[in-house]
Amino acid sequence: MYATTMDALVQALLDGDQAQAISTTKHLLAAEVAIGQILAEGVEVAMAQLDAKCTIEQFNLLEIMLCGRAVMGIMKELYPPDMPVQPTKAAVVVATLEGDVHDLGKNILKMVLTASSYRVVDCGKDCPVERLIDTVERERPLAVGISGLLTTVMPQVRRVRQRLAERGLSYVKVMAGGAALKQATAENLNVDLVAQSAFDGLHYLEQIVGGGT
Ligand code: B12
Repeated sequence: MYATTMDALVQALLDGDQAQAISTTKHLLAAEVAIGQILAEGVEVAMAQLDAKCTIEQFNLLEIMLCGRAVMGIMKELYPPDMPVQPTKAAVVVATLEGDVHDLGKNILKMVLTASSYRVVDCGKDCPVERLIDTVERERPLAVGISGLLTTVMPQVRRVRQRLAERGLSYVKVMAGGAALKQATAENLNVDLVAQSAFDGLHYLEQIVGGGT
């Protein structure tokens, strides 16, 4: 039953059928399937299958946007906006860098961290490195989380740590994630962590603050 329901969620997301995706998510939650599992086996699997529709040669914008809307719909079920959480832990600044408008992964990361009591400052998508660094200087976070879906943003990611050092912000940890960045190594990107999922990022932060998960 679990596998069939997860398949149904993937299909509803691919169809861009928000109502169906939400009702399937409710079933999974009622069956006590973990949120991390719904993200990894539902959302990420559906998005990976969308790949073929998002290339330079073939690009069905409406279909992809409907799918994105369905994803954000189920995220509201997983993390209700009125959920009573206090930002009692450190700040984390998140961004998608200049030239990259993919923001579903960043938004999911933001929800996962917010639900775990981090204060998340969102620089949005298409964010120049300098604006990110200015925000870090102002907010003094524990870490920066960069989400990158286009390989073309890699050179910008590699500059972040050096720009932080130049402003005396070397203590800030740099995490990277998203389809393009998770194919690289931390060394290659000059970051502290390359995360495979939003929960990877959360576990890394929890280790630093000593909270455990
Ligand atoms: C949806 C989508 C779009 C949507 C984006 C909608 C939106 N608001 O985000 C739209 C239609 C706008 C789009 C546009 C384009 N896209 Co597109 N898109 C995708 C697609 C199908 C899914 C991406 C997605 O949302 N995944 C779901 C999320 C939840 O996954 P995720 O980002 O990996 O995030 C998870 C984890 O990685 C993690 N995470 C993410 N970030 C971070 C950061 C940190 C710090 C941590 C800890 C964790 C973390 O948390 C999430 C949950 O666990 C991918 C295919 C793919 N396999 O990714 C192509 C893809 C990314 N797109 C691609 C391309 C080429 C484009 C376009 C250039 C197409 C065009 N012809 O114009 C444009 C680029 C526009 C631009 N300038 O950015 C390519 C990129 C190729 C490359 N390597 O550079 C891909 C890989 C498709 C492909 N196979 O060619 N796209």
